[in-house]
Amino acid sequence: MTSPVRYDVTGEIAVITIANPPVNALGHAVRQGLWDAIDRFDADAEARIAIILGEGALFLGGADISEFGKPPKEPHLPDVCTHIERASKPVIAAVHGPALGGGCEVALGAHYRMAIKGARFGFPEVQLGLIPGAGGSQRMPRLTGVGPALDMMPAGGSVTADQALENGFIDHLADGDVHEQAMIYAKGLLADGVDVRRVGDLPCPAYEADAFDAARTLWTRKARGEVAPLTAIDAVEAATRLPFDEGIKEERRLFLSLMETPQRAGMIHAFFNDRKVSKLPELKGVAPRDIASVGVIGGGTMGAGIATACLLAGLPVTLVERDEASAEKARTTITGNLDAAVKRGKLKDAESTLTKLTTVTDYAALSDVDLAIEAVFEDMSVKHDVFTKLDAVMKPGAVLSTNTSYLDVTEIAAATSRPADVIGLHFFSPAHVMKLLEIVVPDTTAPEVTATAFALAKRLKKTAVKAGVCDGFIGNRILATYRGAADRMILAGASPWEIDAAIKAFGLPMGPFEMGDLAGLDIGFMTRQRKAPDRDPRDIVPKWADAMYHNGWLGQKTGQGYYTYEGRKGTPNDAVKPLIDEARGDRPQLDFTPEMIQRRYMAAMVNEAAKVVGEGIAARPLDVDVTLLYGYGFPRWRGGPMHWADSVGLDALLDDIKGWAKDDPYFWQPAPLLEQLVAEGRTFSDLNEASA
Ligand code: 3H9
Repeated sequence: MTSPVRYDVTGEIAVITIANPPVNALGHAVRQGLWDAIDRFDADAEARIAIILGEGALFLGGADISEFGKPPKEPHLPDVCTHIERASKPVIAAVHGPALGGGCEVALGAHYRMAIKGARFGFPEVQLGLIPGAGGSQRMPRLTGVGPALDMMPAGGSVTADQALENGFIDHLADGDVHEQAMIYAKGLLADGVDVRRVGDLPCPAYEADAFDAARTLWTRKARGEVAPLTAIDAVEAATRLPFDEGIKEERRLFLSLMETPQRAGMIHAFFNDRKVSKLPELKGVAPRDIASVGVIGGGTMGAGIATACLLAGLPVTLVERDEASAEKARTTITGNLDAAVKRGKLKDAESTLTKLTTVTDYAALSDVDLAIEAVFEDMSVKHDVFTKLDAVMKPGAVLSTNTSYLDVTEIAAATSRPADVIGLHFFSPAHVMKLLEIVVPDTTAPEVTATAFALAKRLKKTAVKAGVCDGFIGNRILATYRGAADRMILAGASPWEIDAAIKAFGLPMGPFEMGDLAGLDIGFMTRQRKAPDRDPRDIVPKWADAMYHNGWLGQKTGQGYYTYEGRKGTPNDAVKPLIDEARGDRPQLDFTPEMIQRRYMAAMVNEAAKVVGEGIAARPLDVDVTLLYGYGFPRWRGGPMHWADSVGLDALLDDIKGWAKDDPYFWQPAPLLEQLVAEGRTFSDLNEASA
C-alpha cells in the first residue's frame, strides 16, 4: 500500500508531503509515514533541512477521530511529534490552511513554523470531549505564554495566521503558494546557518495565578458539567510546573482519562451525526434545483428572522406583508438583526446587505423567485389563503414552503395545484441565529424539492433534519411530551423551580418553566386551547398554568411568570404555589430528588422519540439526537437523548416506564419500538448502523 506521506528532495531541502484526503487526518498510516520520513531525513546525507506540507485545502485536520475508542496503534501521535522534534536537522512546518488539534501539534513538534495568510491554527479537541494530547498543551505555552493557550484550549478555539505570528506560535508569515514560500524560507534559514530549535527544550512558561483563576471561574460557569474545558486548563497548568517530559506524561494521562469518559463518546457520536444527518439514501444522486432568490411571506419575528438568515447567506429576498406599515416594520426588524450581526462579527456591512431586500405588499412580486417561505399566522385557513395566492403567481419549478411548526403540511400542499413542489421548512426562533432546520416532507413532495431544501440549509449554514408530517414534527412533538412529564411531576410533588434546577444540572441551559417564561406563557395556553377539542379525557391539564395566563402572568414580557423578573434575572414566584396546591388537590405527594426528576423527564423524551422513530417521522434515532442538540439545548456532551438512553440501558428505562405506568397508564405508554429493541437486546445505535 502506498504511504500517504511522500518524501522528496530538491537540492538540500527535503519536502515531506502529507496527502490523506479529505482532511489529512493523522491516522495510523500517516503517523507511520511521518515517522519513516523523519528517519529518512535524518539518514539523508543530501538534505540539510526539511519542510512538512499538507496537500489539499487543509494542513492537517488532527487525529483520526474514527480511530478513537479502538485499540491505539503505534506510533502514537505524541511520539511522532517528539520524533519530529528530535530530528538532528531543522524541520519546518509550512501551514497554508487549517491546522487543527494534532495538526497544530505536528507543527509544534517542528523547529520552525511558517504560515501562509489565510491559514488557521486551532485546538478543537474539547468539542470532542478531549484535550490536546500530543504535546500541544505543553509546547504552545512555552512559545506563547499561558494566556493564548488558555484562550484557545478550553474553548476549542482558533487563531488566524496573523494572530499566531503576533503571539509567537509561528515564526514567519508569507503570502502566495505554500510550497514556493516554504522553499524560500528554508533557503533563508539555511543561509542564516540555523540549527534545530526544540520547543520542548524551552523553559517552563511562567505560572500566572490570575490567568488560571479567571479561566477556571469562566469555564466552571460555561462548561455546565462538561469536563474537558477544565481538564484543558489543568494540562496547561502542568506546563508551568513540570519539566517538559513530565508535562507530556501528565498531558497524556489527562487525555487518556478523558478518552474513557461517556462525554467523549457522546461528543464524537454528535460529530459524526452532524455529517450523517443530511446524508439520506433516498436523495443520493438527486440534484437540487437552483435557488438564486427567495420570497418570504410575513415579516413578524419569524419571517424577519428567516429573511435575515437568507440575506446573511447572500440571497436576495422579497418580503411580502399585508400593508405598507407592516412592511416597514419588518424592514426595521431586519435592519436591527443585521446590525446585531455586524456587532457579533458575522457580517461586514449591513447597508449593502440591505440593498438585497425588497419589501412589497403584492404577491405578484414573487412571480420570479425560486423559493418562497411562508411565515404567517399559524391557522390552516390563513395558510390555505397564502398558498392559493402563491400557486397563482409563482413560476413553474419554484419551491413553495411553509414555516409552520405543527400544522399538516400535506393539507397545506393540497391547497395548491402543485403539491410536489411544497415542503415544510421549520426554522427555530431566532431564525437567523438558531442552527436547526426541520425539513418537513409530505409523501407528495418531489425528491428534488427535498434535495433543494437540504441545499438551502447548507447555504444558510443550518443543520437540517428530515421530518415526517405529524403534530409538532420531530422536535415539538417530543417537547410536548417531556413538558407533559414536567407538569405531571408538579402534580406529584415537585416544584417548577426544583424541576428547572434538576434539568439544568443535567446540562440543559434552561429548565422547562424558565423556558416557558422566556417564550411567553401565552404560547402554552394557546397550544392547550388548540389541542382541547381532541384531548383524551385521561390527559391532564395544568390548571395552575391556565390560571397564570388568566392572571396576565405571561413570563418575562409581563415581569412575572414562574419567576418574577428584574430585567432578565428571575427569582421564584411564590404566588404560583397556591395555584399549584389547588391543582394538586389530595393527590399523593412524592419527595422528588434531582435524579428522579431527570429520570422521568428524560424517559418521557426518549419514549416519545422512540414513537417518532417507530412511526417513521424521524428516519433514524440519530435524527432525533441532532434535532434535540441543535434546537432544544440538549447538552452536546451527552450525545443526544437516544445516545443517552443507550448509555443508561434501554431495558432499565423500559422498566421505569412500566413502573410509572401503574399510576399513570395513559401517559406512560411504552413505545412499541422501545419494547421491540429491549426484547431483541438491541440499541438505538444498532438502528443507526443498520440504516448506514
Ligand atoms: C486531536 O487531534 C487529538 C490530538 O490532540 C491528540 C491525539 C493523540 N478524523 O466536516 P467535513 C471526515 S482530535 C477523521 O464534512 P468540512 C468527516 O467525518 C481531532 N475523519 O468537511 C467527513 O467524512 P464523510 C481534532 C474526519 O470541509 C469528511 O472528513 N480535529 C476528521 O466541512 C469531511 O469532513 C478536529 O476536531 C478527523 N479529524 O470541514 C477536526 N475530520 O465525508 C474535526 C473530518 O465520510 N473536523 N473528518 O462524512 C472538522 O472540524 C471538519 O471536518 C473540518 C473540515 C474543518 C476539518
